[in-house]
Amino acid sequence: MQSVKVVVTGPFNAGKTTFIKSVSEITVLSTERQITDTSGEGQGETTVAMDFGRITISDDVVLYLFGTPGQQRFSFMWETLSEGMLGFVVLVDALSDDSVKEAVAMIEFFRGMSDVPFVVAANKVGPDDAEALSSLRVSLGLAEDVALLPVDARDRDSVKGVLLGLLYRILDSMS
Ligand SMILES: Nc1nc2c(ncn2[C@@H]2O[C@H](COP(=O)(O)OP(=O)(O)O)[C@@H](O)[C@H]2O)c(=O)[nH]1
Ligand SMILES: [Mg+2]
Repeated sequence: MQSVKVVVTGPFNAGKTTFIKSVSEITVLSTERQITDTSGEGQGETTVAMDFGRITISDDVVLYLFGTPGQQRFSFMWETLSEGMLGFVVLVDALSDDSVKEAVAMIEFFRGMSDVPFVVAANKVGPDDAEALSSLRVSLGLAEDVALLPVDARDRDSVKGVLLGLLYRILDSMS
């Protein structure tokens, strides 16, 4: 049995919790904590959210999904959560310019941390909207060889498709 650690990251509100809940065969362990915010933003308290889920792909492969908090100022947690990951998904809300902008920085951060395969999943975009996808690719500054996959985070099969896309890349990189 091969356990594959996959990190699901992306800006706040991109759909990470929804994504993990849609496919997880265990009750998603969502950790929402009010913590003291020392960044000077907000009211002194902020919510940090992390999610944990699991999906069995076959008799041999189980994916463990680790959702990160979205906010940049929790990047120290991104590092911890990313330890031992074999790949990652960057989820982006394709309808939000802010989400796209933040995703650019997050892709850079995660790529810098680890050289593992990754895919970018465009949430809240029609699966056949090729035009939206190609303009999103430009906005994200993604090279042609980076997978940009449309996803509906609410739909189990759609999410599973993204995870399989990542898994194939992981297996490819190992062979
Ligand atoms: N239209 C649409 N809305 C979505 C989708 N996935 C998530 N949402 C909504 O986007 C919001 C943020 O989702 P959530 O999973 O909490 O995002 P997170 O902050 O990244 O964990 C919620 O209101 C969801 O209902 C999707 O695939 N399509
Ligand atoms: Mg969440």
